[in-house]
Amino acid sequence: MKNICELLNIEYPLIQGGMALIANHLLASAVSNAGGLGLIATGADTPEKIKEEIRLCKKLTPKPFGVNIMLMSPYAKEIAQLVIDEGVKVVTTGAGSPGPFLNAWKKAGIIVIPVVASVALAKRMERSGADAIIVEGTEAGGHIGDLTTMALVPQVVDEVSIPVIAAGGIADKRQVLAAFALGAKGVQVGTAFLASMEAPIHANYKQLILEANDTATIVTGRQAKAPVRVLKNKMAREYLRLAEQGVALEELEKLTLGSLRKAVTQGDLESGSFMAGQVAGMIKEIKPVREIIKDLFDKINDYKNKLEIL
Ligand code: TUI
Repeated sequence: MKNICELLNIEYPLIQGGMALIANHLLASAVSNAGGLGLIATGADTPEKIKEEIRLCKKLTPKPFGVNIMLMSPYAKEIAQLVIDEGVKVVTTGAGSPGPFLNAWKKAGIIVIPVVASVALAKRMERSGADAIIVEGTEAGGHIGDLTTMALVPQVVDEVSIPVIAAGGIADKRQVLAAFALGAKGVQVGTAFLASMEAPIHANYKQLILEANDTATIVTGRQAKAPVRVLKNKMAREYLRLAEQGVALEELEKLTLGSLRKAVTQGDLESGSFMAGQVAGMIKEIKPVREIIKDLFDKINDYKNKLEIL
């Protein structure tokens, strides 16, 4: 089996999370220039905007980068074609099954790495020709499945022969080691990059990550069948209170509509959706992307023999 670095032509087996409205050309190029795989996230952005992001990213890095296509986007189909036309090397997908697009991407020579939250979808993606699979646990920020990284990663590893990349709950070296112990061949990191100098988000968002503790996140959106992990704030508490009372979905959606943008661009502490993973509680300083990646992998091979178990 090809390792992830060879497959993607990168130096560290690390993919940056495809964070909607956050992972733009600035963050993606910083991660790629530092030796990981940077991603531009489509979120629900228009194809025109994504085309511009891809072109800007090409100007900022000679290294490979990818595009994360959020499949609930109304533009998913158009963007699926755009990545082919723009010669994007790697595509990851989230929040759905990329089934209908996989053949066209493979024909265009694109490396396809779907994000899954279950064994069933992982197996289906392998059968459809995926090159690798990102297995995301419920510790992750944003839209999530039910299973933890600890429980899900080894179950997928046992059922597929393509490389597995672990996501959700990975922000330091111990968690990288744990992911590899579970059989993963790479990691995807999102939340840790929110606290990077290069992350193009409002200073309030970064500050909330630094202030977060272990119990700082909760899950909204369960009633709408789109669970989303966010930092607790007025909006999130209000959402859960109304959901508990059985308020109609349309009312609940009024709270979440546009709330990620409010968090990212305005730093709106009351009404914003500050998506973040459970590892937010571990992140204590803003660092350059290059340093975050170095800290995750520096001397990691030395640790392999330091686990005194018996
Ligand atoms: O996609 C993500 N994380 C995201 S997407 C996003 S934008 C958004 N905002 C509000 C509501 C919904 C989306 C914010 N964060 N992570 C990858 C991921 N994919 N996690 C879980 C899944 C997933 C879940 C169910 C993938 C496939 C799936 O089932 C599809 C099927 O057809 O079986």
